Amino acid sequence: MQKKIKEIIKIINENDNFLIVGHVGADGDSIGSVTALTRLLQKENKKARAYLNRDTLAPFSFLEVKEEFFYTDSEKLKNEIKADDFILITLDSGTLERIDLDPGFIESAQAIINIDHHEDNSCFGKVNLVQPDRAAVGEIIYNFAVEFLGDNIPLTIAEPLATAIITDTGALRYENTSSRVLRILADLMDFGVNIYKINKKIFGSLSYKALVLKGLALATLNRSKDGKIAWLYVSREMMHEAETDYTEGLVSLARDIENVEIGILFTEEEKKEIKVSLRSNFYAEVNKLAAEFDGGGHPRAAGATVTKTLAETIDSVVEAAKKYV
Ligand SMILES: [Mn+2]
Repeated sequence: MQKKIKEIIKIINENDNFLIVGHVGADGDSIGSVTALTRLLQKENKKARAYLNRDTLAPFSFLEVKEEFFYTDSEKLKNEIKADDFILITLDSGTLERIDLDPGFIESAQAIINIDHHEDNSCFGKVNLVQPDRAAVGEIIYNFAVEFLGDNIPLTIAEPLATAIITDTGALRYENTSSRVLRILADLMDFGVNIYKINKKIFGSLSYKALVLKGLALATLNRSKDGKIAWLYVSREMMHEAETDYTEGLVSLARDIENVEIGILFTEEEKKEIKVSLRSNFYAEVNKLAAEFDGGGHPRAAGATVTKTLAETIDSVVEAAKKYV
């Protein structure tokens, strides 16, 4: 693995133009690691651009991603990058389809460097640094920051890295919280990161509308006969009523019920396009369950998109989930 890190550092040193992107429906790990790596490459005097989707950026506004080369308009990005040969660095995306750019544009890249921590990553890059034992991609990018900057990591890079790690460890509550993660966070705090502030922003505040939607979703809570699978859903209608589509954290409500092993959230993105979010507690490998529906992820957190109605999707996913508990 060390060899691949060296290979990537060599590519970074020998090239000038980079585009860094995360996955669709970006979370704190995606946004945090994209932000940190882009700023790191710029600090190394590279022309590094990032694409961040406006739709998912709002909760992370404290990272103050307002610099010139952070694009939220993909058309503008395409127009400005067209003439250049650029290397695409994808972060936290298990497959080509998960990358938050359109396929034609992805293909126009000179090469793809794929940095990820999903066990089922399809290794679509020219170089693939896939480390499933890392809690977050932010943890992997931290190593690059140390390689380039030693113990001189500025807060503008340290804070998004901490955001990535805190997001993907559920504020240090998930099974992936290793001693290494705690050491990295301790180092990041020494670089000036305020962990309390990040926790509060990500997990400790909710908009009024999001809380209304949470109430509507909770009213749909259901569970299997043996009590090991619990699920809830959010329909289009509920999103209209609450005036928000913010569903972050809802799936944990199902997973955190006593004796539940698998928690599921069904989100009706379109009439026949249901996003299925899967979480487990101790043993159920929900990435395998997700794979049955052409999805993927981690053993304790995975997802898929099913092109059936909400009711049909609930029936088939819950039925399939029974094999895993
Ligand atoms: Mn991640």
